[in-house]
Amino acid sequence: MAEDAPTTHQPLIDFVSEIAQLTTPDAIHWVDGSAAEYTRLTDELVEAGTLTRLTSPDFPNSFAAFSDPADVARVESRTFICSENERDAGFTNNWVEPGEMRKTLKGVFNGAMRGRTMYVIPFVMGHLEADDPKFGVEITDSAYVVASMRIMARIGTDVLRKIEELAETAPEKAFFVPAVHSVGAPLEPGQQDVPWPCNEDKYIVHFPESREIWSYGSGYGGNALLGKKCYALRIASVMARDEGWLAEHMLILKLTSPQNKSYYVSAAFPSACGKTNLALIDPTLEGWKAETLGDDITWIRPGAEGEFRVVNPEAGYFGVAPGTGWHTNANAMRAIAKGNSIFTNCALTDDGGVWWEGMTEETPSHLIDWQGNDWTPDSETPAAHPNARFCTPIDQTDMLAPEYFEPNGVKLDAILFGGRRKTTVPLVAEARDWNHGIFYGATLSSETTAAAEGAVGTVRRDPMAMLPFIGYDAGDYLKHWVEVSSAAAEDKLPKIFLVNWFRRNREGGFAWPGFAENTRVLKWIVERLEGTGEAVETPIGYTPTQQALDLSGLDVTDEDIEDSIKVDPAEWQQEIPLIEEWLESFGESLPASIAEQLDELKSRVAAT
Ligand code: GTP
Ligand code: SPV
Ligand code: MN
Repeated sequence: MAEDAPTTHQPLIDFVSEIAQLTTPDAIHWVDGSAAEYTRLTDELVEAGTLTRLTSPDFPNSFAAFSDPADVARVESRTFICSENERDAGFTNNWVEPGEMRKTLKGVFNGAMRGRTMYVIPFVMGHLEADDPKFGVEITDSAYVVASMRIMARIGTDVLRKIEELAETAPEKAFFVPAVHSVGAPLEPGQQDVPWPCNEDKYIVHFPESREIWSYGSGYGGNALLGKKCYALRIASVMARDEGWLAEHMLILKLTSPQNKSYYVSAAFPSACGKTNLALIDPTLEGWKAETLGDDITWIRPGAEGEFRVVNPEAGYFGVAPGTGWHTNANAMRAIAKGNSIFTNCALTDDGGVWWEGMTEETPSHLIDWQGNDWTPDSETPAAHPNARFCTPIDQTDMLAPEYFEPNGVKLDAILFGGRRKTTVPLVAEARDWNHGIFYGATLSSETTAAAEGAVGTVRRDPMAMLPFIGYDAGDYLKHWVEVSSAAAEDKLPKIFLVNWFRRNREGGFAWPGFAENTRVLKWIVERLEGTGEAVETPIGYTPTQQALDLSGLDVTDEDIEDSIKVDPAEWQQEIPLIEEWLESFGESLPASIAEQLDELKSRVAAT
């Protein structure tokens, strides 16, 4: 079958033959990435019942998919970093000895694609014309994955040609990450397929040294679209450590002030904590402009002039649907309204569209929920799954910054770390310096969400919002953050801030209005970059006073603002032992500078 390969690149031909021999598919299809191919695949998926074509004119050329109810989010408990030494996976990852894992994978992948077509997707994360393009080839037996990958990454023939060209001119740059995916549901002759094939048994496996990805049993999001979390974060974080850069779970936002000065800001928030919303913000303050470059993943590389440069390696959004609405995120809604989207686990409306909680202010009187049941506003379960997602091309965004297309990115001015905390963490604080900022990131905490399986709402530490995505030892990762700063000139290092949109007031409601009103926090951050914003020094960094925040036209009480911005020493007294316990879990690999930051925090809080 490999004779039909539309390439002469031997490593790729060998990879495809090896996987075909192992998984024994009925056919091999080399994905060219064309529109005609997309149409054919989505037609087939409609035929198979995996996709429902939306007939509402509000969702042109778009489809709904409904997953198996047991396959709705990333499965962190089945995600593995199989480094040669257990120590190199670190305490935040599941580790299995690579030889043993390879044996297991050989077993589960053996014949796994029987009765199905094997698709070969050449892809590049980042720009094809980047100085050092990062290639991958995903082999999958899911046409849904192919269609979604076409939205999320640059795929197909152009990528293949570039790999071949580099193989001739600069062979070290032609490397591609081999990424194998199977839903783990082989079909016997004559066996009827199900709309969403998957397997109870799941493996999301990374071999960091050989830069390989093997994913089995799930068809959902970050488990299956292997360019996203598996490559652009877990494997890329290892590449980044080895090559002197950073692969991060961050959005990229361009902000332009009324004085027409532009700044680029990246923000790391854990899954389902507001990246897509902030990336697509509509400023509420006169004269301020926001444009987006990305909503989930940022690669940060040292530039030629002592600056850090950022790019978004992705080409689409895989955004949380619930809570995305015309009144909270109109920019996302406008991008979605242009069509060409795949919605997973949203509800179907009677006029052939999709709906989810928070999309419109008015709730439709009848829906088909994500599990195929009739639904009315009286129903007890949500119509859309809390981790329902829209998958939409990023170039449909009206407010897309033209710099999104710059192969080597833009200069980074500020980094925000944020989480979902009901107490303790103030609306915004500025770090005293780079290492203090790393301490913010290292101790970042958030209440868990529906983006991963498991309980929702318990506080967990999530370093740099990367807990499920660091492809190596977490202490080494923090050390890399400390060391990478030497690649930048001191005056060009981004300033680092801590934010929390989710703090509660005395009545238990959100103290801060959030969403578009976060503009006011961004304005203060820009003023700090410009050296004009007023701040007070607190034990945890510089914070704005009420007067320093532009609250003009905002309908909030002084009490609520006070509740959101305060640094309460009593709350921090309670927080310190939790931080201490967290940092102890790093053991020997905790960088000394982080331990020093903890001591400083302790003495500053004690002195208040
Ligand atoms: P992933 O795609 O999983 O990485 O998530 P994300 O970080 O992009 O999260 P997203 O922007 O999709 O937001 C997730 C949830 O947070 C949605 O339900 C939003 O309604 C809610 N949210 C976002 N911003 C704010 C805010 O400023 N305040 C409040 N209260 N909620 C917010
Ligand atoms: C996240 O969970 O952070 C996501 C969704 O962005 S997924 O692609 O499933 O990882
Ligand atoms: Mn994410």
